Amino acid sequence: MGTALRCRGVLALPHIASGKVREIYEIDPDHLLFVATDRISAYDVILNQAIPDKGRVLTGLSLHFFDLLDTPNHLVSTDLSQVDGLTEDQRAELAGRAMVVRRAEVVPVECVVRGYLYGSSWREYRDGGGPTTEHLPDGLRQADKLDEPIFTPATKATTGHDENITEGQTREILGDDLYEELRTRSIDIYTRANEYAAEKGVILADTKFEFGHANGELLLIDEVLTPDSSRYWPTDAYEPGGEIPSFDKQYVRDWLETQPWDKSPPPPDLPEEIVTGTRERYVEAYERITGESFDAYLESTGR
Ligand code: Q0Z
Repeated sequence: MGTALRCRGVLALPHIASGKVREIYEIDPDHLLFVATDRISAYDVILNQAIPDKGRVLTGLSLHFFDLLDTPNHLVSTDLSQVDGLTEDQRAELAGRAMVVRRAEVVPVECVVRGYLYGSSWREYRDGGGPTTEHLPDGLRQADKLDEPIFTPATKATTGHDENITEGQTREILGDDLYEELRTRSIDIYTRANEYAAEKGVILADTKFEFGHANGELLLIDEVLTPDSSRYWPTDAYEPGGEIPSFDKQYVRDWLETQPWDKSPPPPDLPEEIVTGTRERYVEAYERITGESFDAYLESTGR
C-alpha cells in the first residue's frame, strides 16, 4: 500500500480549484486534470488521516459509470503520459486517480436526484416542508422509497453547505429549456444507475450530478456516482423508518461516535486499524458496484 495522497502537492500545472477532497489543475485552455485525493470527510470535517487508495476507488467508479452510461461527458483520457510537466513520482501518485477532462462552462446548479426520502430532504419534510418536498405526498417516513425519483437541485454554496432550491428558483436561474433538459437527463441517469446497482445488491438512494457546456454540448462533468457524490445502501440493510448505514462511511462514523468529539475541527486522529478498515470498505464498494477486482483496476493503471 503506497503513501496516501493527502494534499495538493506541487504539480507543475496551474491549480484551478480545490474541493474538500478533490483538486483541479489546468492542462491547456480546453483541458483540466481532475484529481481525486485520499482525503476523507466525515460530518463535514476533513479528517487528519487519508484513506490509502480512496481517490482511486472513486475515480475507478466514475470511469466505470462513464463507460456504462454512455452519455456525453467530460472524460478525455486517463493516460497521463500525454500530460507534460509531471515528474515520474507525480505520474505514479496520480495514476488511477486522475482524469484528463474537457473544460466546460459549469452549469451553476447541482443536479440532485432522489429515489428515497433521506438526508436534507427528509429533514425538510419532517420539519414541515421545503424546496425538495414541494411535490411529495403526506405521510412518508424517513428512507421511504418515492413513487418516482425527484429532481431536487441545489445551489453551489462556495462556503458551507449546498442550499436546496425550489423548481421556480431553478427555472429562474437556468431558464425553462435548460431546466427541462437537466431534469430529464439527471432522472434518466439516476434511474439507469439505480437499476444497475439493484443487480449488485445495492440501492442508489440519491446522487448529485454536475453538467457543463462545451462546444454547444451539454456534458456530464465532475465525478459521477461515487460514494462521495451519492448515497449507496446495501439492499439487505434497508429498512424504512429510520437511519440506514452508509456503505462506505458508516465504519469511520461509528468509530468517531465512540470519541469525545463535538464534530467541529479538529477531529480526533484515526487509529491505523480504522484507516485500514475504512479502506477495505471503499475497496468493497468498488468491487460490489463494478463487479470487478480492485487489484485489477490498480494493475490497469500501471501500478
Ligand atoms: C468542476 C470542483 C474539484 C473543486 C470546476 N470539466 C470541467 N470543466 C470546468 N470546470 C469543472 C469541470 Cl469538472 C469543475 N468543479 C467542481 C472539483 C475541486 C471544485 F476537484 N469545479
